[in-house]
Amino acid sequence: MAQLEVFRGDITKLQVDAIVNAANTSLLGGGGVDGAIHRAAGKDLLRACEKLGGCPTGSAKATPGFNLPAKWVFHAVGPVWNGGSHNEADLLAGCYHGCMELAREHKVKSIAFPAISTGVYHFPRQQAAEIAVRTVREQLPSSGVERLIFCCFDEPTAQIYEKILDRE
Ligand code: AR6
Repeated sequence: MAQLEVFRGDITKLQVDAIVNAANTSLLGGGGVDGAIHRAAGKDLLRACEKLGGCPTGSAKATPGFNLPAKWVFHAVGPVWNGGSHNEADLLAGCYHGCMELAREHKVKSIAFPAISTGVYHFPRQQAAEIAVRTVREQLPSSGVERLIFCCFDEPTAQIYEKILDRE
């Protein structure tokens, strides 16, 4: 069975096959984890993203990692939280689902996810973590992934994930 881990820190430093970006529909960069990934990967990442022609909310597209330690970046577009009755949960699950499909396609054995949508997009952290864990667990057996890291930038988010993983 694949290992699910919680790591607290900067996703751009992780030596894994793929890191996931919390992007926007343009895929042309932004703040938060998106800004950090673009800075660390270098200008070639923006050039690669420009060729993708954007990405719909609730799905993900892949580029190389360029100067990152990770070989791949999976750019996932999470929903903006708008009260919860605008399909936010399904769209967020779609991000994790799409990244697990990309993992299978690119034969990724290790992957790290940030807490998609829980920053400037304001998705409630607890609910987002429950969706993340549930969705990746469903996809793990068919994905080929052996090591999956929930990379949390702050301690409260890390504690939420640790509690969920301890519980199950
Ligand atoms: N490593 C890991 N996690 C990080 C890092 C990092 N270096 N930096 C921030 N986080 P956010 P969103 C955490 O706002 O809510 C961008 O402008 C952060 O603490 O980056 O999906 C995009 O271009 C939070 O827990 O993403 C979009 O326009 C989590 O990453 C928009 O923000 C997500 O926060 C996407 O918003």
